[in-house]
Amino acid sequence: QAQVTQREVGKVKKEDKDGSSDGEDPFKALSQVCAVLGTQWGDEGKGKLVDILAQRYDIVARCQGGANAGHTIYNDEGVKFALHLVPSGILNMQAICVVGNGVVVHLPGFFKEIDGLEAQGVLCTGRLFVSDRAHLLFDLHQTVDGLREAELGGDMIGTTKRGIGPCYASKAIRNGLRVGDLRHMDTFRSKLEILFKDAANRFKDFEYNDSVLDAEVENYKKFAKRLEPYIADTVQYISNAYTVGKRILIEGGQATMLDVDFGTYPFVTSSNPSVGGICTGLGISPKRLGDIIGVAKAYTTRVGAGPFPTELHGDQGEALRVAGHEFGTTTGRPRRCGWLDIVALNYVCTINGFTALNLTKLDVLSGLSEVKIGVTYRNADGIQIRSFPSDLSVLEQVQVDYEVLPGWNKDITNVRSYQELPVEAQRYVERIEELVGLPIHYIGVGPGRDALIVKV
Ligand code: 2SA
Ligand code: GDP
Ligand code: MG
Repeated sequence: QAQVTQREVGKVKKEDKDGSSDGEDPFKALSQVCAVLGTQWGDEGKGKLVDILAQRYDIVARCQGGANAGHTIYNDEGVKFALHLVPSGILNMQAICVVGNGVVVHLPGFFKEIDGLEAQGVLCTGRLFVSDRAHLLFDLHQTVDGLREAELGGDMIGTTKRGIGPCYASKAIRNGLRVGDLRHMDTFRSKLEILFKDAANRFKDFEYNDSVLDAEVENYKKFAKRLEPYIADTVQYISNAYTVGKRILIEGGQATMLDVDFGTYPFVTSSNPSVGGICTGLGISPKRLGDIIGVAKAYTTRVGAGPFPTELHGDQGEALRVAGHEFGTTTGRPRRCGWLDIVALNYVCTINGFTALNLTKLDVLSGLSEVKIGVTYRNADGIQIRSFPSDLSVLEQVQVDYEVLPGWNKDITNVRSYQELPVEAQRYVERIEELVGLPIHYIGVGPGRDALIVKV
């Protein structure tokens, strides 16, 4: 059992990273390539773990999604950082950050984020690279996202309106523009015009004319110059780095329940936040993956529409939202809240093959007289459903059976070792481990870097 002080969890000494000291870094055993993935509907607190682990890794890479992701991180001084496109590893000055080919990149937002980070003293130039194969997300994709949602009316997905779906649609239909196209400004206008025409043909409210198109091309001429030092063949870069022994950390955006293949389709995002997205979104072979850490909130939240079997309506849901500050990092939207859902979690574990879990926000459950865990689903006829249903009409009607465990009253935000946790909290953690058949190696008890219990 590794016992670590606050400082040791938050920071790692150089010699620990090199492996040349007998320090007690509890993360030392993690593999050369390690991934951190969301296990629910996003906002589990992936950014915080990535930020902590980034101090033990040379490269931190994003493989999917775009500026729909939102990670809130507090550094050692308690300064808040909200990241969207830039990997959370950027706060560790020694780490190189990579935005992989599977990410969709909105350049105005990307530069705004870089400017904001640099204004907060976080230098990005020279340590942030974007794949030349990554697709460009234009303002027009955001407009189309809004128009599509408006058209759906009451059936809307509840997207972040960051243009994610329309950009991945351009990619799939094969008329998208990629970062590498910025090196060919002679053909840029004609390619962009096709996207404008597509949007105008599809939506009567989408209007553009030559001067709008020309203005966008001019913007992108400037962006092309500014982006040039950041552009890289990231497949080659990561592969070479791996070969010479560099350590690579992969930061997932969103989560498996929002995966376009495995999530609650169509109430999902348009990428693969599950393990396969690492291989397609970075060009890393599955043979090179080692530790795959699933991040699970001690309860469940979801932003946007779609089924949520363990959702708590009314006062209990509101109490969790307030206690957990459950509002979106990107859009500020209130998050729907409910109990932990083991049926969904087991399904997600099957897909991803996690090696361990990080249970976050356990502190938020303090003060409840009892805590519940959703353990089985029954259909409308009361018959137990063995696997996570793909059919939304079934999912929307499931009855959830709960296990009820005693709560704990003690504030655990200053607890730093597992033994110090109230026995009821330990019982909650251990029951989850039993139900999913995986060890919970890390337990979050507050938003800060230091507020982590390591249980290995
Ligand atoms: P989109 O914009 O096309 O990807 O939306 C499709 C669905 O995916 C959900 N989604 C998210 N859910 C939780 N967190 C996300 N990121 C932000 C954050 C959310 C925010 O980290 O806080 O600030 O609102 C995220 N991104 C996408 C979305 O709600 C739709 O259900
Ligand atoms: P991500 O998208 O998975 O990185 O998660 P977000 O950053 O969108 O949302 C998680 C929120 O919970 C952030 O505001 C974090 O600062 C906060 N957080 C992370 N871990 C913990 C924890 O263990 N306890 C508490 N109270 N807050 C946490
Ligand atoms: Mg988030």
